[in-house]
Amino acid sequence: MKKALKFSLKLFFATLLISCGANNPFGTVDNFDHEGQALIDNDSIMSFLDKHYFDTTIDSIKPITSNQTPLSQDPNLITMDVTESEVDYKLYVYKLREGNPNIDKGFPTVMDSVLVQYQGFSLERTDSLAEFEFRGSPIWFQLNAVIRGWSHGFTNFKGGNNTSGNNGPITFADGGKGVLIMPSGLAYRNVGSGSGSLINRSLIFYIELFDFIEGTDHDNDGVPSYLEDPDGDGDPRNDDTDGDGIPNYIDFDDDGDLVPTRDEDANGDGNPANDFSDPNNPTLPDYLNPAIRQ
Ligand SMILES: [Ca+2]
Ligand SMILES: [Ca+2]
Ligand SMILES: [Ca+2]
Ligand SMILES: [Ca+2]
Repeated sequence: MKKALKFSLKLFFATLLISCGANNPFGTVDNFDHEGQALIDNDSIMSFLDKHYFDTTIDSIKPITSNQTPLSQDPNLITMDVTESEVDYKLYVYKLREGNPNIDKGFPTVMDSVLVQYQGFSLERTDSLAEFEFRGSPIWFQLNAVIRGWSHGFTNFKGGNNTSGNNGPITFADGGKGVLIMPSGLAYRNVGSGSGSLINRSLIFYIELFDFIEGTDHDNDGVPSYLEDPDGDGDPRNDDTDGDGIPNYIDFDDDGDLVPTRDEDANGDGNPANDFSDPNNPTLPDYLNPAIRQ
């Protein structure tokens, strides 16, 4: 029974994280005051960072009781500036361990798939958070299709060393480990999770990154998803060169000239991004240029 409950919880939380993928830049506009909420959230997060510290003996955030160093002054805490739907947010990332320094892959991009373990809490209810508490088996997520605090937060960590035996469970050592502290605007916003909870809630996730897929190419056209970002704003979800409603990173024919991107590779090196055949437009790659069909 307990196992069944755990399993359903796991599915529930997985759905939570994925469901927010619908929260994309092409989504409908609402009248909610996102800027105002961002200010409210950042105030409460900063207050939280002043009143809590990271207890390294139990790898957990705890209220300050004596002279511990507050998170706000802890050098392991970094602040990321993240803009989503034209609102500026601050995402706080506590780096307990960056990851295995010998891993060649480096850091995942906001478009990669990651193998993670996590535990989520609501900032306002750190003392009685059982309802959101979950620590399950490592699970794969696509960073482009989860809450944005995850998408950006995981880019600060590296994976671990695969220590799996031949027939044993999949295990990793020394993967990235830390905490993501995010305003509601980078979590479930004013929409909430599937069950309607977590509306306007700032969230804390204890995370561990085991592995990720490097240079994820969702449409398999030879251009990694994170590079399918012609407007250069760091978000490939809002780029649709041919205006057909399908963003480039999942569009087989990005410029809509009926030649698949994969085939617009004049020099045949497998990379359509380095072919520039149009003398009138020498900086625009062929696969984004409907005037060139090759
Ligand atoms: Ca691609
Ligand atoms: Ca973009
Ligand atoms: Ca398109
Ligand atoms: Ca094309």
